[in-house]
Amino acid sequence: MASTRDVDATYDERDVVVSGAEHEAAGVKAVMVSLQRAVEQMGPVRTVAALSKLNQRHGFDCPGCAWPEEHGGRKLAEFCENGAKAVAEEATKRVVTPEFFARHSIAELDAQPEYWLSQQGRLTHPMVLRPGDDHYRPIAWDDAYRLIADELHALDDPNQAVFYTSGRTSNEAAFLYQLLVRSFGTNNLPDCSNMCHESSGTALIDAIGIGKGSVTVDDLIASDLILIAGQNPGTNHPRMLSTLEKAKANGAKIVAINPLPEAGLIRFKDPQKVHGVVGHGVPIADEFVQIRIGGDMALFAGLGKLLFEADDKAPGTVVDRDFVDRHTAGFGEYETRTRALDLDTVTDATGIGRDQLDRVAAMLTASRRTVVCWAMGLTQQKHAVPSITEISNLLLMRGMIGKPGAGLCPVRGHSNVQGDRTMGIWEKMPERFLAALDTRFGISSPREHGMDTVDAIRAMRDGRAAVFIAMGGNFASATPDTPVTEAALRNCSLTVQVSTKLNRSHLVHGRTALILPSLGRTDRDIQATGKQLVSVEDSMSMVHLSRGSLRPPSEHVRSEVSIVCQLARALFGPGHPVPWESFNADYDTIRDTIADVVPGCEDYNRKVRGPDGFQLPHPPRDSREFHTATGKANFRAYPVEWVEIPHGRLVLQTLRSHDQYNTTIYGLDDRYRGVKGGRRVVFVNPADLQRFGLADGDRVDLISEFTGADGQVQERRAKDFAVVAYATPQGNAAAYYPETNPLVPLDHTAAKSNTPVSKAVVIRLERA
Ligand SMILES: Nc1nc2c(c(=O)[nH]1)N[C@H]1C(S)=C(S)[C@@H](COP(=O)(O)OP(=O)(O)OC[C@H]3O[C@@H](n4cnc5c(=O)[nH]c(N)nc54)[C@H](O)[C@@H]3O)O[C@H]1N2
Ligand SMILES: Nc1nc2c(c(=O)[nH]1)N[C@H]1C(S)=C(S)[C@@H](COP(=O)(O)OP(=O)(O)OC[C@H]3O[C@@H](n4cnc5c(=O)[nH]c(N)nc54)[C@H](O)[C@@H]3O)O[C@H]1N2
Ligand SMILES: [Mo]
Repeated sequence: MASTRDVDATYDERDVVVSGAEHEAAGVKAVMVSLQRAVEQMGPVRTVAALSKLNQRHGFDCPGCAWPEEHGGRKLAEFCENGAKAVAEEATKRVVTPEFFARHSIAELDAQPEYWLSQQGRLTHPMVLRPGDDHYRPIAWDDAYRLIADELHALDDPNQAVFYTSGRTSNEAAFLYQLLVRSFGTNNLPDCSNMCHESSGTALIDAIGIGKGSVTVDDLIASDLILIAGQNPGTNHPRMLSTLEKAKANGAKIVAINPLPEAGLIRFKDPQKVHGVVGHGVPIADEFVQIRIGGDMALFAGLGKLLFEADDKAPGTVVDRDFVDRHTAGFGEYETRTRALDLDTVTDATGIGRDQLDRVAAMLTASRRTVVCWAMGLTQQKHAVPSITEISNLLLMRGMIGKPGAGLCPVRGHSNVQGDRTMGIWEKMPERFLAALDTRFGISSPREHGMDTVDAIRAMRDGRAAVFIAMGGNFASATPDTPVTEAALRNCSLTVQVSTKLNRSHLVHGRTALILPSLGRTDRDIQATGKQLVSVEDSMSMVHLSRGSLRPPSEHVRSEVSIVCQLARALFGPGHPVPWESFNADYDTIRDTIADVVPGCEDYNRKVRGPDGFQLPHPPRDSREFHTATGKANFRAYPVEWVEIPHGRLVLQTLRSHDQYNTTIYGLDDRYRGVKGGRRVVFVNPADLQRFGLADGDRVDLISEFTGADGQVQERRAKDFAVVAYATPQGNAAAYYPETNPLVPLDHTAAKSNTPVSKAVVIRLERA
């Protein structure tokens, strides 16, 4: 459906101002900006109450990102601008009440851009939209649960229901949610991870037998070389910068691999000699590898070849033969493929010169303790799984897994996305988890795999699924191919959003729709037995408690745990084998059952109350054990792939600005990239602009081109973007998500992980 949102109602995108990009992240300005936002949203008293509890031992886990705390919690002085903004957005005093919905029709709200929706505040009451209505109206909680139960019971098959999860949900709520869904009879549990680090999990399970990173913060600090590929920590994981600063102080070298000279990683002066600046002015990146979009697999394979050559010159000094012989399988095939690689292919695929390749290879050869970090620049590619496997190959050949100061570091996004998976939010949980769940509760979990995010959209589009329930998130905006997803949601008989704040998914709805307002991480949670705590897992498998302390936006808002338990009661009636009432009353009882079901969580209630919580087991990290099919860590010799740029076209990556949290837009500035007052911008190399006869500031439409399975070229259009001349490689472009999601084809997904290819969309520019 064409949308009026392209033409903006509340601010004029033509006011966008572009100045020079900033080259340093954090600093005094970050503190000023975040305090200003915090006071605007929360007022001074709540600001102090909130920020003094952020990531402290007796406070709440930051809803910003999944980067771990260093032992003992964060010092107050270590300020994270985007963590403070995430808190301000959640703890805002602004509210969206029944009167708000009475004032604004659905059509009126849907004409507003995401930024406006994001800024209206916290939802206060459960609301319903019945067939034919044009306004949401209040509904009693019990009536809402009954309505959902009736719709679910009316389905012919439990697999016609889809249960989405975003990554902020606590371990307790996630565990109960999957228990409800499996008790109901389906594994349809798509989650945001399907669009995020699924490729990392898929690659790592095959390579090392577990889909999680193998390092701790202490390993990073103790490393002597850190490669950071496809990640923008200055904006998305700001607390990682202080870890990097400590590693540097200990003598570590840092290599940034990115098409863009991101602030916080790099100071961009002379492209061959660059230094990032952080906080007090410590240069971060020793080497900035300005790679072409999609070139990482070729880069890591090429570095592998150079390491073999270095080992030939000084046998036994580069390849860790002992580790390879003892702990790995498939080395021979990897060696043969890698040695046969033509380095000219690598330079063509990456855009990186031979001298720089040699320099990075020399750094790898000299390193005794290497860590490789990565995020969305690698995972959201067609060949994401082989690219990440190539990182694992490189570290395995050097014996860099399962020893202090070295290893694999996929940097997660949402603050509890990793915990949600540990708790069973996955459409294909392994048999041993399902069996333990069944034994513990006396239920029969289905064994047939469920739908992931992309499959769920297809099923709703084609009428194979009719009820959509979301535990958080903003499915309509976060998913690819916006018009297709919107039509899919509108095709449902019921859509239910458990949410903290107003978003697009409330306005793109099924025949009947519900908004169920939930508590967030910062809110106090009081149940029948008193104040409750929840727990979360960070990017490095540390599990710890989070205690909300602020007054919730209204007395009608419920915790996610409570919503799941009450829905279960309505759905299953009395006599269900799961003790939903006692779970709702006392979250310790939930943790006691998690201890019985989830591997590594034995004695959960006691361990999680330790000063820094506890660390989940990770066999490769802990004891160089690899629970793969071969019983060893696997080298894989995939054919090397990269992204070709068709003639006259650009390859577009869709990424985050410094002023958003995924689809929640905080503001219209991207300070670090020098953009002010607008988001419909596209960053293009000046030489490409010249080639296309365009100038900085010109307005263009972006048209994506994708060849479908039938061989036909499909076109998708996003209208009216301002062109910004920017230091991206020639042939590459960048623009913000979610404005560009209409350009991402639903069927363009990563091989094996089915993750939408959000970082490599072929586009052409047309004057608007
Ligand atoms: N403030 C804030 N914090 C967040 C979020 C947020 O929106 N706002 N989102 C959270 C979530 S859910 C996630 S997953 C993380 C995301 O964290 P990031 O992965 O850092 O997020 P993106 O903005 O998608 O940035 C991807 C980076 O990859 C680079 N890149 C793109 N293509 C390639 C490529 O082919 N190769 C290489 N080497 N690099 C490439 C881009 O230039 C960019 O620097 O952040 C989390 N934290
Ligand atoms: N083109 C493109 N698309 C992408 C990406 C990209 O880089 N490019 N990135 C992908 C990635 S990495 C991710 S993780 C997904 C994100 O996808 P989602 O997780 O679905 O999206 P968010 O924008 O994080 O969800 C925001 C909404 O969550 C709700 N919320 C916030 N906190 C809570 C809470 O504590 N409880 C509940 N119940 N609700 C809460 C609020 O109502 C808010 O409006 O998007 C993906 N989509
Ligand atoms: Mo993410």
